Amino acid sequence: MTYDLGGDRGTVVMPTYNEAANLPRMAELVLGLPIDGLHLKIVDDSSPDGTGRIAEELAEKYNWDGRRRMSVLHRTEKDGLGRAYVAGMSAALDEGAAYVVQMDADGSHPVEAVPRMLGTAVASGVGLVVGSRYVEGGSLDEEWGRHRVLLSRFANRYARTVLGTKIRDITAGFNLWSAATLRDVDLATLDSAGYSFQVELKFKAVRAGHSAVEIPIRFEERTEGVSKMSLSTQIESAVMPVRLRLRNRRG
Ligand SMILES: Nc1nc2c(ncn2[C@@H]2O[C@H](COP(=O)(O)OP(=O)(O)OP(=O)(O)O)[C@@H](O)[C@H]2O)c(=O)[nH]1
Ligand SMILES: [Mg+2]
Repeated sequence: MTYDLGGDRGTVVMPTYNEAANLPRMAELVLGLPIDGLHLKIVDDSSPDGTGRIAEELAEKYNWDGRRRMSVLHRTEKDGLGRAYVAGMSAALDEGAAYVVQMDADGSHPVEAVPRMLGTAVASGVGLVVGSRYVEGGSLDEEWGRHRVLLSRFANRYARTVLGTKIRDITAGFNLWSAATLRDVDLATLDSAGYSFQVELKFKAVRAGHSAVEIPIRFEERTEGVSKMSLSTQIESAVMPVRLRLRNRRG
């Protein structure tokens, strides 16, 4: 069965930095989904491994009959996951997307969950569907070492406690947003450069009155390539929940 977005368009925004080994497979999986009107937008920060060029070649391949299924946003330097998302999501909204999905390029997020996320958003009317590792039925790749599992769980619990939110996977990077929710948050006002973007955007959406639904997903270890998590992004992630909380108190 093919899911038909009707006149509405859905855009998967995928930031890439040195993901040449993963991108062709990811594009095939996303554009092979049984969803009419689904678009894939790559946001590449001039990856030295040629990911941007590969993305252009893939776009040419998938846009063969005059239909624009895939596009590439090139940025001049590595500027952080959060800023890449702000650029990609803003472009998707300008192009008329009704739904925007965030997804990593490294194979960690299960592409086959996208129709389920979309169905949940359409059926429930919520503005945010979180692909969650921490609700019943969700799981983490067993290849993740104990240290990393504990760190991820701690980061989540820490951000949830500081912000007082009910979302169980507040640091999740696999989410579906309605255009209305993203417009209400006003992407241009987000402060996060890196991974804390995930927490900041969810927090601001809920604070703006939108509700979230979490659906269980299995998070896989990246297929190829290396992690881009740096010390500065980890520090930003540790500080952001406290900053958001303090600002929210004052405002
Ligand atoms: N455009 C852009 N993409 C980025 C940047 N940093 C990370 N990414 C991409 O964002 C996604 C998530 O980054 P990862 O390095 O996989 O981060 P992670 O999933 O927390 O870490 P691993 O589990 O070790 O892979 C991947 O698709 C990266 O290529 C950036 O500065 N700019
Ligand atoms: Mg990853």
